[in-house]
Amino acid sequence: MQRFSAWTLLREAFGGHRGWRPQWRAPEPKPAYDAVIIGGGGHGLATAYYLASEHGLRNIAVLERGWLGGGNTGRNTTIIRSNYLFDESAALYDHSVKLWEGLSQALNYNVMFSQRGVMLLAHTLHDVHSAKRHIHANRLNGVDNEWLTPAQAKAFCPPLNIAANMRYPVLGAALQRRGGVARHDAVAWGFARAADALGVDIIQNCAVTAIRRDASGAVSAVETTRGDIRTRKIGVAAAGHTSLVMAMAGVRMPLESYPLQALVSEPVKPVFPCVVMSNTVHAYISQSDKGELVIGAGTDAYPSYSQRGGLQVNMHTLDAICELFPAFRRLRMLRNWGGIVDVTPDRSPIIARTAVPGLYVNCGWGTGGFKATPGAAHLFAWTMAQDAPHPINAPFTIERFRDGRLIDENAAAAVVH
Ligand code: FAD
Ligand code: PYC
Repeated sequence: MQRFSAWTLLREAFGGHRGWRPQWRAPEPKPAYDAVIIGGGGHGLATAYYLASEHGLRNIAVLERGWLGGGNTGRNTTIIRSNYLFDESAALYDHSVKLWEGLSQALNYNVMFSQRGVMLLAHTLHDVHSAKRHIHANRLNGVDNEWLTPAQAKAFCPPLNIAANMRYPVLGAALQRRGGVARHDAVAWGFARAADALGVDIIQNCAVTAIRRDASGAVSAVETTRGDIRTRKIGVAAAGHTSLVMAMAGVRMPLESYPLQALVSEPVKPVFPCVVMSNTVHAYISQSDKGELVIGAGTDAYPSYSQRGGLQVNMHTLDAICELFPAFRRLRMLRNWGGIVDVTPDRSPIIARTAVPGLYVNCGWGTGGFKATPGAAHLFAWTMAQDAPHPINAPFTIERFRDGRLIDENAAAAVVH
């Protein structure tokens, strides 16, 4: 048996037998985690789940500065659809819808995905042309979408006002029957529970305050309000705050942050069978399983990190809702809130590696990233695990803003921003 005297141990620690001056040899620290995800919303939790379930990475931490799903995941109006214009987007969002279709079974947790149909109203000739163009493009990509006359739209959604004397009369609608809604916090909890079962550490009340890089420039650790954590892979999924987090690693993002608001009415019996959206009058509406009418607005007109938003935006939206659905005029508002969304110049997301080795980012979903939760996370996990994009997210780089390869989905975003 080898025996160590106190002197031997001391000598080893200070660099061996090299004279009298102690030389501390710091051992190379091992990463505490193989991957760290910043942001415990749906995207961050789902990314951890797919890293663990599909790529065999189990030593993962999700760091959330507040509580799980307390960001946009728990604040959104839960509309899910894939009727985007360009081939790249149709592939991305339909990948997600397909995952939604089997998600409750995959997670063994009911995310209450309900494919009740999403109807996008047209109020002007320009809207009609744009909607029909989207329908044709979608069908060429194998994404369901169909044109409805005003009478057909009313048959699909009986509370809809199709009177010709409205300020913005309904001239028709594009209907995606596979679109619908899900229960937002069930999505966060479902992914969290499944990731936890695979060994992922989920740490709440843990804000990342700095990202450390080593001499080669690669990421080496995060500093947090609960201590430092070493890692060689960081995935950022911090919607609304992406620019701030990426700046910690010295990366400047093509993003602006805006408040986006929503509200619910008092609960009523089932009266609203589908989802209706109107880009022109800035409103969207559905009914939750609790009975509340869930109503959302466009973004505020100026960038801000306020999670409340301006009153006039809601007033404008409620005017529009009351004209489209006169039966709801006497309903009272139960509560309203806001979230902060980060918006790219072409209204399409970024799911990509960055120029910093070991740093990956999933952001820029603007007003529309809830629908993408499983799909985006699935592709983001792939990108982090393989250190290369999946073919579906390959076009959604940061560099497209430098190279001019934009994927302009402003019209399909269907929410003013
Ligand atoms: P989040 O759920 O916001 O998660 C990001 C997390 O990062 C947050 O929990 C935050 O606390 C955390 N974080 C930030 N900084 C740090 C840090 N430094 N350290 C640690 N953690 C940090 N999309 C649709 O598809 N359909 C809709 O109907 C829809 N409606 C919307 C309505 C409203 C009012 C809003 C606000 C958004 C809506 N969206 C909709 C957009 C959608 O909610 C978001 O795109 C999506 O939820 C983003 O998910 P996420 O997990 O990336 O973000
Ligand atoms: O992207 O479908 C959407 C959406 C609806 C409301 C907010 N975003």
